[in-house]
Amino acid sequence: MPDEPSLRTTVQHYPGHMATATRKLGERLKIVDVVIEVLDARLPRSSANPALDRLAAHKPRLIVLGCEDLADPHATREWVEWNERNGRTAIPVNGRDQGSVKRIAAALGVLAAGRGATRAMVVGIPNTGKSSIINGLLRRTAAKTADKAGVTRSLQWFRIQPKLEVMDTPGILVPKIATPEAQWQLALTGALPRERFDAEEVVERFVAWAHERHAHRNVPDLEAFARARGFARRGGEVDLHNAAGAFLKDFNDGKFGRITFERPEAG
Ligand SMILES: Nc1nc2c(ncn2[C@@H]2O[C@H](COP(=O)(O)OP(=O)(O)OP(=O)(O)O)[C@@H](O)[C@H]2O)c(=O)[nH]1
Ligand SMILES: [Mg+2]
Repeated sequence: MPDEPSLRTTVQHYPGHMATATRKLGERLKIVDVVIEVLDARLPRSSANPALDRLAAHKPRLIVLGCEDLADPHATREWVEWNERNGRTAIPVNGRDQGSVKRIAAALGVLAAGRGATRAMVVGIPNTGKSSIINGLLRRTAAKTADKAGVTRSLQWFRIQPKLEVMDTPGILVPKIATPEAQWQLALTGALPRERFDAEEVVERFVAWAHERHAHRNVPDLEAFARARGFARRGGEVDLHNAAGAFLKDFNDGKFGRITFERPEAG
């Protein structure tokens, strides 16, 4: 199969402030004991920031597979086992569910054991549920959350337990997204701000992906979705632009099932 082309709309040239943010990450990491990296369980590879491996090489790191409720449970299990084989603890979490978030507190307790006061920093790409997880740990709504990328704008400390403080940080995307697949998948899953991509194009890529796979052939194409959802205009034409927005929302509400785009490599 030929390589998939980049999106026609350029999401890969991400604003310079994201590059600056990655540089600043190194500075911030110096003042914390533990790093909590929140990945998207649907994209555990492309939602990771490779710079962390260099910048936080010597810090204890907890991997959170956020949005696990939207990911394929079988794939999530594979990612947990893969991390384990590579010496890391990965915890699947639904950031909207306090019972689920509690498992992070338990794992943090293990990482922080014997340290006394511990400072942890929550990092990850935009919109993966970092602030939701902090609220879950606090058992109240303290950090602002919303269903769009770029909600948290500044650093903020929260005291979770007498000896545990956690810092919420704005989502950081790598300055250049590695592959065309990762471009549309990060757009679809909500890591990219809506003005950075063409929703119709992203939906088309996803539908083509789904239709190539037996398990996901039930995903409607955009035109069928638009007609079924009443996006027909007078004269029979359909409003694909607004339909694509509704499609993205349905995808992230899990209406097309639990889908994971990436599997760990064997070994
Ligand atoms: N289905 C589902 N939705 C989630 C989960 N975690 C968070 N959300 C929702 O995803 C949206 C983004 O959550 P936030 O907590 O604001 O994400 P964030 O990582 O802090 O985002 P930025 O601050 O923009 O980087 C919100 O609408 C949350 O309710 C999850 O595990 N599953
Ligand atoms: Mg946030």
